[in-house]
Amino acid sequence: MTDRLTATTAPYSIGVPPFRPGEEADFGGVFKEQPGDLWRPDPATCTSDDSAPHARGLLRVLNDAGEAKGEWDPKLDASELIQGLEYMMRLRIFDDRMIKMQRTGKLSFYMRSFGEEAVAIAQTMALENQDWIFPSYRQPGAQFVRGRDMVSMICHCIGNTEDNVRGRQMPVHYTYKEGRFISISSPVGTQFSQAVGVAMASAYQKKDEVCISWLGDGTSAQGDYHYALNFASTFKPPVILNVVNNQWAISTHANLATGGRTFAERGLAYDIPSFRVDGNDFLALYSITKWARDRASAGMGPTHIEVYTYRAGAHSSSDDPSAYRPNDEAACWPGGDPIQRLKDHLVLIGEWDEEKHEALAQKIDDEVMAAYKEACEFGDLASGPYPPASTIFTEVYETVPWHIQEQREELGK
Ligand SMILES: Cc1ncc(C[n+]2csc(CCOP(=O)(O)OP(=O)(O)O)c2C)c(N)n1
Ligand SMILES: [Mg+2]
Repeated sequence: MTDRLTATTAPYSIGVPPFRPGEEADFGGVFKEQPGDLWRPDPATCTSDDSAPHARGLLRVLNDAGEAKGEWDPKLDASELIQGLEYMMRLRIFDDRMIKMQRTGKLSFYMRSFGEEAVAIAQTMALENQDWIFPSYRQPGAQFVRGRDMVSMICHCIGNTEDNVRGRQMPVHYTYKEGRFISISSPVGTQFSQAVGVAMASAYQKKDEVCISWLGDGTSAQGDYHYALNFASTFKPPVILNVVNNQWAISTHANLATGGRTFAERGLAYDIPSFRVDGNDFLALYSITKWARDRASAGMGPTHIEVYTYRAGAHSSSDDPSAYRPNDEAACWPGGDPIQRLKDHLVLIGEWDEEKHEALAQKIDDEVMAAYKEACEFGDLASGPYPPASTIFTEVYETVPWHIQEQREELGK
């Protein structure tokens, strides 16, 4: 147990969690880094060396008082900020409803984005509609930005007759072709190389289509992450590669996935401009993603981003974090809550108030409830109906291979 002593003084130096159940979670108060500490390089000329301070620091726009400060302020108008707030509230309320469904046997499994709502929502809002999204299971919010209907999302989670993947995927492993939202894979990390490959194809075809992908701190310890960065470094395609460091990979702390430096700094070794950004700061996330998109669009290639955040909920409906971390650890996170921070900012600039907030929350709650009821009309987990068994054999191969055909005939489907 001696290594625990080192862990509390040097959170990045050895592979153990800083706090365990029963201990006081103390991250040292608010972040030291302030908006304005890091300059905004020209996206068309920035080198990886220029970004070294950004990879070691923390890019923020919203300060602790809720003000937007510094040259990274994306200067969004109030309607865009309110839209962002609405998407994040919708995701949180949707997640809560789905967890209730799982707890009452209506869904087999679920994963929330609790505490990380800003990540996919702010970043997708900063993109263009022709851009391709290669998510992990923690970025379903991108679908709201791309206009996916909640009924369709719930039908997928149930695996009923209207599930667009016909029950072939686990719940939350969405696919949304119309929104250029690529199917989520259960083996974590495969999306990074795919994003780089599609970005290479876009570059060859001279299309202004940027790819964005996310994977977690734990997943970044896999080879897939490094293969993607190596190809991105070599071919310089228009891709935005995010490592979402939410401190945990199920019960394994992020300290076990790095050798000591920040996750962002790894990109510098691949000569890719790299940034570490406050992942609960909607404006900072929007701004760095817009910057990276401008850079990609200008033919300058990839950007690597560490999104520094905290997984406020359990890993999934199968996990109980009280077994491995203090119960109040999320409340102690210096980055606060992404919804609360954007709300505070909107109130501060006179564009929002408690009454509007409550009315919006109620409206969303009603929409989610109505969507849930509508989705159940197409079948629920307990009693079906489900997609027919014959769909095991369809919609995967353009030309069905002989061995699949043989199995199909054997089953008489
Ligand atoms: C290749 C592979 N290994 C292991 C798993 C099991 N698994 C699913 S999620 C997960 C943790 C991933 O943690 P992280 O990358 O930090 O992402 P987070 O869940 O925190 O968003 C693991 C080990 C898997 N799905 N695929
Ligand atoms: Mg993680």
